[in-house]
Amino acid sequence: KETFGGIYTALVTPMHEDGSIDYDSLVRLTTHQIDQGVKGFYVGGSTGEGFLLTGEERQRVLETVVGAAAGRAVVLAHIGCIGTMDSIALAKHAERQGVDAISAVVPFYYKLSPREIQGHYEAIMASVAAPMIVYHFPGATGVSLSLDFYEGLSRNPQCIGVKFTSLNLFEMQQIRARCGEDFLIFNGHDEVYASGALAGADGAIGSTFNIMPGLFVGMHRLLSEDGWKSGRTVQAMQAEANRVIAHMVGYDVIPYEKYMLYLQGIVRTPTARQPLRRFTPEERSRLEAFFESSGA
Ligand code: HMN
Repeated sequence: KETFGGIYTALVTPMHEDGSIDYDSLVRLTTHQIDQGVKGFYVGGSTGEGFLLTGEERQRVLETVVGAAAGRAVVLAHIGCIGTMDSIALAKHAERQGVDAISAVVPFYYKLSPREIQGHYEAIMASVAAPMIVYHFPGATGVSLSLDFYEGLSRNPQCIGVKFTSLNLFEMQQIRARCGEDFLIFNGHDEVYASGALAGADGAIGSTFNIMPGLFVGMHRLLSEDGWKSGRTVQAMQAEANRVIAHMVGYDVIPYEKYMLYLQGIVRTPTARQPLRRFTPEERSRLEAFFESSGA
């Protein structure tokens, strides 16, 4: 828990105008986040456009982040693919980079039984020594893992936790109750970060930390330093973050965050890879106005 608790930015993958990866901006983003006090990074996940990158690009992105972090941050590598063999290849590469843990989304697309899904995770874990963090995101995958599934998987000591991207905080609390105090839970929906902490999360992995790391690092510090004595302050900080998130959900998450990072001068272009879209000139000026008025 000491090693892993905290705020992890699910890094975006900066791109040039033509959609190729801008590794210099990725280095700049990584070091900027470390300066803001984040505990570490979640690399190659949804926010990182992991499923829109080639396997080779996923590996280079990870190498770049590991290099830029230079031991100053915990690195969690998302290696999940819909196929076990591909996931294993990325897991082995990630382990060679010395990552602190690997993480894999539930295989989606094919309808699989819980036994097949369990087999997928067990095979990945058997192929490396790195700890595994299961990525639960039913809203995107359409696969809802049961509490029994988690309880079963948590018996394997290599499976150290879950990245829980769901607004169902009762379920989160039940994972805590069933899998025990040592099982790590990372809150995945930034808009309920504080509520997730109350439900038992040890930290959070989030996309909006790209654009407002300080607020979340601050909330985590307050909660770990004095328990809930700063509850009111944390509530106000969450409300401040949610003002931005509420604005963001009117657009598309990844292009929005890239646009804000562009306005902050951290990435060179706001480009996301197709089929993700570009904003129209009119949308751009609305985003700029919001940025000017709030420094988002
Ligand atoms: C990742 O895999 O990149 C993420 O950590 C995803 C993360 O859980 C985000 N989920 C989605 O983008 C769907 C959240 O940070 C989310 O963007 C935020 O809570 C706003 O809904």
